[in-house]
Amino acid sequence: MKPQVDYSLYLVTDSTPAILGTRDLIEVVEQALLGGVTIVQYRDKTNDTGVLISTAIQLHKLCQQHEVPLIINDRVDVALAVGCEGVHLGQDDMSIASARRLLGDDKIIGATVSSVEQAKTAVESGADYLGIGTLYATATKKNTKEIIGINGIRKILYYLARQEDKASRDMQTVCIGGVNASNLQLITCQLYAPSTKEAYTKHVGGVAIVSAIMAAKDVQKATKNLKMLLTSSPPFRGQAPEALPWRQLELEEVDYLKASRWNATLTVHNKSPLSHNMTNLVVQNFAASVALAIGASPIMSNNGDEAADLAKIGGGLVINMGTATPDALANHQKAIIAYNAVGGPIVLDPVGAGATTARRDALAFLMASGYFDLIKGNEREILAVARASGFILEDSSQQRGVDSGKSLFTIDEKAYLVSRIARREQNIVLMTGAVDVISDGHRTYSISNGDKYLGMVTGSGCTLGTTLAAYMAASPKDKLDAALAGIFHFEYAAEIAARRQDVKGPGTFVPAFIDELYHRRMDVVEGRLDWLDNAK
Ligand code: 3NM
Ligand code: MG
Repeated sequence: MKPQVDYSLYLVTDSTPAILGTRDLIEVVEQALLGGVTIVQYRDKTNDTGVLISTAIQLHKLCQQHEVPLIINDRVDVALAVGCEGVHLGQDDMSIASARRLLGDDKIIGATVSSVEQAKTAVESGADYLGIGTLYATATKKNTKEIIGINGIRKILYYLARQEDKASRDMQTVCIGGVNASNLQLITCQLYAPSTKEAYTKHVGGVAIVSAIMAAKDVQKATKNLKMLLTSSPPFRGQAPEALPWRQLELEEVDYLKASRWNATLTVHNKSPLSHNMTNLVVQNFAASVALAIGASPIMSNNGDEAADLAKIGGGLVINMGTATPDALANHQKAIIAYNAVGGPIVLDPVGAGATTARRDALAFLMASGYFDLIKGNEREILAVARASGFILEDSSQQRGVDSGKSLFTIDEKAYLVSRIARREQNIVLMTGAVDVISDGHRTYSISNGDKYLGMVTGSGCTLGTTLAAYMAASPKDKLDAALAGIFHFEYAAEIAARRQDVKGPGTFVPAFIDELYHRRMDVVEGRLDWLDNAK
């Protein structure tokens, strides 16, 4: 009988001086076992067969004491000699079929794969698990064939999740390459392949690690820390609904008259959360005024080095990609990491994403840097987000032209796109336009409020981001609900401002809009809610 294997924290050993140093391999592996690794692969590319076998015998004894399987890299002969639980085969090693013939059905055979094709072949050949990589470039293995990143691994998970055969859908997976304590939680959150059939939804099954364990000063402590990170919910996920059942997409038009929505407005007023904006010069003043008008505390700081201190205050962050210079991106990355570490909400405003190669790269860089609670953009920007997310557009919308101004999508297509990205990123995605569509992947809403003047003034989109960050920071329990309330406050104020006698155009609209943001808030604070009944 093949043993039931827990692949979640998969140790791959390394005997080279660069990683093992002068320490004893057996002792290091023992510390890792005490720390909680769930499976061990003995990987040794240099020693002679005799040494391999004697080391493997000792490792096997140790692993057995901890009831953890021992896998041998590449060397089927060594696995046979030792009688351990299995082998791990790279693309250039013995074929899975040959190894199976030699080892029999009870042994575990793992395969390294970097593409859907290789995954398909490995599944068909009867592999028990797939080591998918290389995720990130790593000093541990320089001759890796291909860095496939999060999206490369997602593609393989998607492929497996969508197959009809049980072998593919149930295939065990681990990712490998550059996994460490600082990126582990983001990686496991990102390596998620939702499916329309709930049962087929696939998460990566584990992380395979060399240096973050083997090269650690205190191996047991480092392993325990990795284990803790694996088994605890990352701060940035907050209390987000983890595994709501898949629902057929239902686009719901939301009723902004619901008085309960305005509770969130009161909460912003009472808590006065920080709205930390990393944005460009053009919109800083406007964004700060909007933040003050809704009752938040604005700070316009583009300095990544102070983000850690600001994040601790408990507010929200807006990353505006308006100036996607390398310098700005480095600061953004620091801030993203700081807010993710404490679970403070982050809004990404991918300004102009997709317009240039530099911006496409910037978006990919930011999305790999951390978790965004909400990504907002117009159609084109959200389309770029879809691509950066590795989303494969299966319908004709992909081929549509880019005649500016015209809507690329029907409302149902918008809802589909937004909800699928949100589900994939496990966050909230908002596509703005005459009709806004927002989704957390489970609930999808359309909102038809606002006014055309919003589209005629610089930075109104950015100030919506400012608003959303403050609303989500103030009401973090249900961020989609908080975001909806923020959108209503913002767009309803715009409607009222646009209708005012003294507003003659976009110029006079701006001060009136700031006024009305403030008045709507004070109406709620002072209990003057009768206008709710009179609203259109
Ligand atoms: N295999 P670290 S990457 C052994 O891509 C190995 O197949 C890889 O080391 C692959 O955890 C790798 O130190 C090394 O980054 C991973
Ligand atoms: Mg190999």
